[in-house]
Amino acid sequence: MNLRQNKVYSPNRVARSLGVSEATIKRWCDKGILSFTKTAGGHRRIPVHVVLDFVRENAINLAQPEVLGLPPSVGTGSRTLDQACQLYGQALEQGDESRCLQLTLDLRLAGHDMAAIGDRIIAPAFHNLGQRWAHGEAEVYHERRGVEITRHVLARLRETLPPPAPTAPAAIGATPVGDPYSLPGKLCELVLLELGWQARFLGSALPIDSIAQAVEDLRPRALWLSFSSLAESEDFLEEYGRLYEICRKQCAIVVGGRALTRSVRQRLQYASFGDNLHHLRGFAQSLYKPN
Ligand code: B12
Repeated sequence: MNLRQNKVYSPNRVARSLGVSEATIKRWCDKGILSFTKTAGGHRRIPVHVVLDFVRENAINLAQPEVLGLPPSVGTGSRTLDQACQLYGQALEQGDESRCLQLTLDLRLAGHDMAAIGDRIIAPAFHNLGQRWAHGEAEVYHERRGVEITRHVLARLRETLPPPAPTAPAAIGATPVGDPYSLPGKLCELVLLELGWQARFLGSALPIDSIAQAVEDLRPRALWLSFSSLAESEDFLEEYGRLYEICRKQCAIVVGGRALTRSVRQRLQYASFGDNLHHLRGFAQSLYKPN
């Protein structure tokens, strides 16, 4: 599965973003301090994740983040999870996508992993939004817009992760028919990509038979299923049973999500269950550790 291309920048752009000279960047490239690729014409190109890792490891600030297409204030904001959670919720309700991106990038630069961003920022911000909607304090459009904004933010965060090695194991994920929720599944994808997996969220509301077909076609080592909304019918349990039989021979099923109550879980078979993304992270690390 060739999943994505990481954004790459010329030494000149990286130099401007860091506030140093182009010659310095070229020297850091040649000394192996910054890894890079070369164009067909022999020019150095530096992936954005390499620049961000450099900033994080050296605890420096980006002089001009906008040169790398990042919000101008990246690196100047809150780097603690609790503060950022509140601020993310506010930005979400104000429809301020750039601020949402800045807050999550700041946390990445402070060394927080994707699971922490999902569990401690995005999930609580949406729980709060859901509560406010239920009490008539937020409009439906706030919620819809919040999902759109967060989808964009997650897509941008994805660009900051190094591409998986071609030999890395594949993982696929989905939500079953009747479950239109997309953020939990996308977050699982990012958690696994960050751990070096070739992870791909197939999408929401997929028929179980089609998920089974994807397992046969794509031969993943792991399948994650996110359940936010579930009608616990005999048909579903039967189809799931068939999926489990296919997976049992070749890949581990990991399940989670707000709809996966104890009573549903007792009737499903799986390799692992997680309440949150940290649990997924732990399970994935037990299956595969990149060198
Ligand atoms: C956005 C949203 C929607 C959107 C989703 C759009 C989209 N493309 O995703 C849409 C518009 C579809 C929607 C529809 C509805 N919604 Co809604 N929705 C929400 C909202 C605000 C956010 C959901 C979300 O994405 N959260 C962010 C994720 C990241 O958090 P999370 O789900 O908790 O996931 C965490 C864990 O569960 C776990 N996890 C999740 N998946 C997995 C997988 C694995 C493998 C592992 C290990 C862990 C794991 O890790 C995550 C991070 O910590 C919630 C409020 C809330 N409390 O979350 C209401 C909420 C879930 N919805 C609610 C309702 C009532 C509805 C509707 C019935 C509204 C209506 N009248 O039409 C419909 C039902 C649709 C359906 N078929 O089920 C209620 C449910 C109440 C209940 N008792 O069940 C809530 C709680 C709002 C509320 N406070 O009342 N909704």
